[in-house]
Amino acid sequence: MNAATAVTLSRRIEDAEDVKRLIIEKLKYAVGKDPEHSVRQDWSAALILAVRDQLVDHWMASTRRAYEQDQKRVYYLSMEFLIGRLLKDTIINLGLEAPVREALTELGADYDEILRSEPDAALGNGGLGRLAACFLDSMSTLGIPAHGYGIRYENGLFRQSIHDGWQAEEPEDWLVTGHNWEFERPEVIYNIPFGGEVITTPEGKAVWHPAEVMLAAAYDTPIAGWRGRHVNTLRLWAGKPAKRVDLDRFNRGEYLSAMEAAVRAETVSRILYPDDTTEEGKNLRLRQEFFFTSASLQDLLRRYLSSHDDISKLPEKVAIQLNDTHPAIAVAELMRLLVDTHGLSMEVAFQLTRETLSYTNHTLMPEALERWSLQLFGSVLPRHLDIIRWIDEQHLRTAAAAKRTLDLERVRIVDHTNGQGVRMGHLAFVGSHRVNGVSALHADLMKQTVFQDLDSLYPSRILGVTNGVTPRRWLHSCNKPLSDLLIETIGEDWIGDLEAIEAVAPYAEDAAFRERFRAAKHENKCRLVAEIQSRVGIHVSPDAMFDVQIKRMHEYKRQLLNIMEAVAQYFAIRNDPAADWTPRVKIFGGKAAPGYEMAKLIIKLINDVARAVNSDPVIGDRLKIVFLPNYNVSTAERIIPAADLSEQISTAGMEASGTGNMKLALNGALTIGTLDGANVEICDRVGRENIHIFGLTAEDVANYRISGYDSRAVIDGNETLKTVLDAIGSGVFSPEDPNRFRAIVDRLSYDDYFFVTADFAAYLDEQRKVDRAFMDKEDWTRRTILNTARVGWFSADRAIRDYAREIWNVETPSAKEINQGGE
Ligand code: 73E
Repeated sequence: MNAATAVTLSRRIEDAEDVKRLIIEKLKYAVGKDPEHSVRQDWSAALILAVRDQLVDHWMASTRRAYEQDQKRVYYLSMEFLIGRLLKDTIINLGLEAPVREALTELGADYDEILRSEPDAALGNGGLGRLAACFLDSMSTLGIPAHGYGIRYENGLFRQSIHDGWQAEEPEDWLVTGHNWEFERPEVIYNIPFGGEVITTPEGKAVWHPAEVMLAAAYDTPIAGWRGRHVNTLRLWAGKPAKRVDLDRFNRGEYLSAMEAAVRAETVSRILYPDDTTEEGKNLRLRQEFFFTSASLQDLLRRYLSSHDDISKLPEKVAIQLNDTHPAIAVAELMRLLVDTHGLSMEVAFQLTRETLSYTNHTLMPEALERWSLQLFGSVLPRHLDIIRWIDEQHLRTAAAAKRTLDLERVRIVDHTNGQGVRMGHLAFVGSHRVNGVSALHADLMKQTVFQDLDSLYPSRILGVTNGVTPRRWLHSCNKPLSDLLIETIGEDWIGDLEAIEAVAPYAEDAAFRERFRAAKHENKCRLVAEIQSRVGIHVSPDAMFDVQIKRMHEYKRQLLNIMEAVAQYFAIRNDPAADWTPRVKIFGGKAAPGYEMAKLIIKLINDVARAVNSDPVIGDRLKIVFLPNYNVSTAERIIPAADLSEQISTAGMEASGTGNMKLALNGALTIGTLDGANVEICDRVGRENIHIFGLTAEDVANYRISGYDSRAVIDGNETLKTVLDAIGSGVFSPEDPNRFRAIVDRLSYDDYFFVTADFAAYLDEQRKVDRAFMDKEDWTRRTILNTARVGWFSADRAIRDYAREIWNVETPSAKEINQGGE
C-alpha cells in the first residue's frame, strides 16, 4: 500500500466513529476552530468538508474512466442551476445518514439544525434552473460523463420578504458564509473578448480586434448521483479582470477609477438576471450570456484536444445541450473558435457545430424569446454578427431551394423588418441537429406556432422530451415518512428506477396501507403547520385540505384565478356558515420579477384577502389563506410532502411543461389543472378519474384568440364572478385604498388575455367536486396512492435517457444495472 492509498482509506466513512474523527479534523485543520468554541456555522462547514471528501475518489475515478475509455461527454450549458442545498442529498446519496446523525448527536450538535443552516444556492429563477439541477443528478446517477456549465453568481435570485402584504426584494448573498462544496481552480482561466472591430486581412481572413478582454475563472462543485458511484462536475464561471488595479491611476490618487476594469469584469457574474428593460441591462445580459458560453466552449475544446488530435471528430465525442436560448450564442462562438483558432473552413465548422449542438426550448411566450438589436449585438460581438450573417445566408439558400412557399423574412435569423435584430431562437434552431420541447403538447405547439416555418424547412429536427424530476430529492430525501413506508412495502428499487414505484398501486385497495399513507401525509402536514405558525403567525389545522400553488408569480400561471375562487368561497361560507364545508388551507408561494407590477399587485391581493379571511371569526378553520415568503427549493421540500391538492391552472397552451406538477403528484397530492404542459401526460398516466381537469383547452384558447373573446359578457352572465370582481375592485379587501386593485378588475373586464374569466365557472365547479372528494377519506387516499404509483415515468432519469438516446447518442445503463450497482 503506498502513502496515497493510505490517506484515501483513512478518509473513508464506515461508521459514526469515522464521521466524528473527520469532523473534528476538519473543524481544527480546515475551519481553524477549537471544537469547544465552534458555532453552528463551523460545524456545518466541517461536516460539508468531510462529506465532500467522500466524493473526491469517485470524482477522480469518474474522470479517469471517461479519459481511459474515451467516452462521449455531455455538456449542459445553462444560465441557471437551481441546486438548493446539497448536504442532505449528498449524505443520502452516499448512504451516510445514519452514521452522520449518530456522530453529530454524540458531538452534541443537532443534525437537522446543521442541515437547515446551509445556504440555499438560488442560482436560478424557477423550473428551468431546477430542471438543470435535476438533470445533473440524473446524469451522475446514470454514469454519463457530464459537466454543467453556468455562472457563479455572487448574488442569486433576490430574497423576497413581505411588508404589509407587498413584496420587497433584498439581495441574496449565499456566498457570504463561503460555499464549502466548491473547489476554486485558479489555473483554469480563459480570456473573454468583447467589442472592438473585425478587420479583414489582404488574404481575406477576418481578424477580431476586441476593445476589451476579461477573464473567466472556474469553480467546480462535485455532483454525486444515487449511491455516489459516479460524480460529475458543475463548473461555474466567475468574472475577473485581466488586471486588478490600474497602478498608474492608483498612484495618481484616482483610487476608484483604478478599480474600474475590475468592477466591470466582476459585474458579469454579480447578479442573476439583472433588469433587462434598460439599455444598460440588456448590454450586461448579453455579456453574461457570451461570457459563460465562450468560457465553457474554450474549456471543452481544450479537454477534447488534450486527448484527440482530429477536431473533425468532435461530434463523436462531445454533445452540447443549450438550455433555452440563453447560451444560443454558442452557435456562433463554436464556429468562431473552430475557424479563427483552429483554422477550419466556415462550411466544415458549421457542419461540426450543428452536429455537436442541440437546443431545448422552454417557452413560446413572445416576451421570453430572446432578440438582440443589431446595434447592440454588433457593438458587443462584431465577429459573431459576421458569422451569424454567414449562417443566415446558407440558411436562406436552403429556404429558397425548398419547394414550399415561405415568407423568407420570417425564417431569417437576422430580422430585417421591424426594428432589426438577431433572433436567438432561430439561431439556436438553425445551429442545432435536434430541438426539443419539454412536453408532448409543447413540442406540438412549437411546430404549429413559433417554429412552424423552420419545422417545415428542417423536418424531424423538433422532438418532445417531457421533463422529469429526481426521485432522490423530490421523494426519498424530502419526504421521509412516505419514503420509509414505500421502502418497507415495495423495497427501494424505485429510488434508482422510479417506474418501479408502480408496485405500490395494488396497495391502494388495502385499508391498512391507506391508513399508513394518510399517517405519513399527516406527519408532513403537522411539520408544515408548525412552520406556518412560526413564519407568518397563522394557525392552521392539519385536518384541513392543504391546497397548494407554489411557482413563480405570473399572470399566465393564474394565481389570480385561485385567489378569486377563495373570495367566492369566503362569501359563500359567510352566507351559510352552518353548511357542511370542507376545511381548506390555501397555501401560496412564489416570487414576482422586481419589475413586474401586475404580478406584485397579485401578491398584495392574496395577502389582503388573506388578512380579511383569516381574521374573520365566522370563517374559522373552514378557510385559511397563507402566503409563505421567499419560496425557494428548500421551502418546496417542506411544502410538497404536505400538499393534498396541487394547483396547475395555467392558461392552456402557455405552461410549456411544469415540474412542480410532477413533484406534487409523486408526493400524493391530487392535481386540479388545465390540459396544459405536462398535465396532459400526467392525466394520461394517473387516469382521468384520479385528476381534476377543467377549463379551456389549448385549441379553445387559440380559437378565441382568432375569433375574439368578450370577457364583459361572461362577467355579466355570472353572478358569482361579478360579485367577486365588484368586491375586489371596490376595495372590500383594501378599505384603506379602495382603488388598489382597480387595475386587476379592469384588465379582466377589457383585456382578459389569460382567460381568467373564461375559466372561472369551470374552475369553481371542479373545486366543489374536489371538496366532496376530499370528504371521502378512503377514496381520496386511494386516488392519491394511485397518483404516487403512476407518475414514475416523470423521473429525470427517464428524461435523461431520452436525451441520451434521441439527441446525444450516448449509451446509458439499464435501470436494473443501476440498482444492482457496481463501479
Ligand atoms: O413550464 C416551465 C418548464 O417546466 C417553463 O415555464 C420554464 O421551464 C420549465 C422547465 O422546462 C421556463 N423558464 C423560462 N422559460 N421557460 C425562462 C425564460 C427566461 C428566463 C428564465 C426562465
